[in-house]
Amino acid sequence: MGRSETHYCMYRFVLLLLISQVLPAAAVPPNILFLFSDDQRADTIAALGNVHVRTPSIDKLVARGTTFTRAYCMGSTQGAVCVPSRAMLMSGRTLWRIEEQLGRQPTWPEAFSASGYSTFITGKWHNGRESVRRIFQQGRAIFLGGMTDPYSALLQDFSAARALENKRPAGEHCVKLFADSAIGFLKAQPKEKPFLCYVSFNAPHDPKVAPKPFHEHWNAHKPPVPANFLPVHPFSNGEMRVRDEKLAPWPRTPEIVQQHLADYSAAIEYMDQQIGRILDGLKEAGHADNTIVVFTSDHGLAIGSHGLFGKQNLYDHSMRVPLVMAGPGVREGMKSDAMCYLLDIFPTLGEKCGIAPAQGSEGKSFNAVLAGRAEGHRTRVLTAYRQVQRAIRDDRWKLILYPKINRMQLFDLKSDPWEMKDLAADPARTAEVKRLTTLMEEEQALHGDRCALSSPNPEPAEFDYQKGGD
Ligand SMILES: [Ca+2]
Repeated sequence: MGRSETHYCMYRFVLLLLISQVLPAAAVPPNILFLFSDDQRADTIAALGNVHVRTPSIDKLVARGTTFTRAYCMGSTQGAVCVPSRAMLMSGRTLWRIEEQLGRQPTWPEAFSASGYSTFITGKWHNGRESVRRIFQQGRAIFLGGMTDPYSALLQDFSAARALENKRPAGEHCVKLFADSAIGFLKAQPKEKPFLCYVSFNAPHDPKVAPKPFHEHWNAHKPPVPANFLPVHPFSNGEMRVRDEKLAPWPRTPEIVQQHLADYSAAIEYMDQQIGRILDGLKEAGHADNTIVVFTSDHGLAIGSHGLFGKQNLYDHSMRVPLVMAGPGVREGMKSDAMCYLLDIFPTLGEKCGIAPAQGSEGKSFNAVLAGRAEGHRTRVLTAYRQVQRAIRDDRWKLILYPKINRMQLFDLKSDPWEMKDLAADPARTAEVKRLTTLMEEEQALHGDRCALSSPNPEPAEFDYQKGGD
């Protein structure tokens, strides 16, 4: 090697060294760990003030992230509220524009996939047998939904394209299996390629089961009935005999409500423990610093509130959801009362990760709230249940209409968060009713909801629980 060549080599070496020091490797966008529970009320997190549940893992997320206290499911066009709720989450579309089975509808996980993310699902799906394979690259232990035992319904392994052994290890619960699957995925991911890991628990949905010690604890410490407990709903809301309402007899008694709440707390606590395992796994795999963790649920549940048991109503206990986000670019230890929908979550994550939106996605990113650049998000929230209930809320007021029986309820959520004092008949509130009805009509027009808000031939409003029927 001649002298000039040696010089040239040294020059090149020094130059490359300088470049490597000055220009960092292209930053890998953040990973997403999406923890999704099933039928979990927003008021079931210990860190948010519920002393009748223990959620140390979610509490830690609350401490290191931003918690939304006014996040909502938009509602449902059918009794299985899970189905449209999840379709809205996945597609970012509003209730009247989703395809429930997601057969051809573009979704956000596919958008992440197209931007170079590895995508993975474990747990409950509920939006069609075929679509899950299109939407996620990998999956393990997938429960397609319905009320069948997940172990007998379906467990598949995408990569092996075969059904897993249809056998439950003694004493093991699905939530643990889902956590194991998630941990296995997280530990196999390289640092150079971002991932979206979607973990969808089938808890605390009924039958609200957990290992024995959890039930023993809560059976010995039964939660009290909620402040808005009633033995019977005061009128027929159009869906009084749906499956969830049959989980307990009428009139509801404090004893049976307390038993359901004890089982609910046990199921939540066990799921929280599994969430703790997943978060430990994320840390052990070295991904914790570059992962945005989301915890939320598909909708809430009544369990004795207003004399109801299910999610087929528009009270806050049934449509409001817990929502906590933590990780890079998310303010720590913040509680936000910005109003949002579940369908806003993926647009937010998409903005954070630089993902081109799924085609047809209508959700609005609330990234500015997460980053501390804005306080509010939506100014009104429309919720709907089949053609029998419509509700709208703004910062303070909530109006619920029951179009089949021409009945309405008006609540001042500021002074009455439990929705116990109906002000609809108060002449002093006529203007509020009128204003909110107009807001509701505007939102209906915006979202393509053609439900009439009153009926020329109203059905009887009385609910006679002693009378049979479905
Ligand atoms: Ca559900």
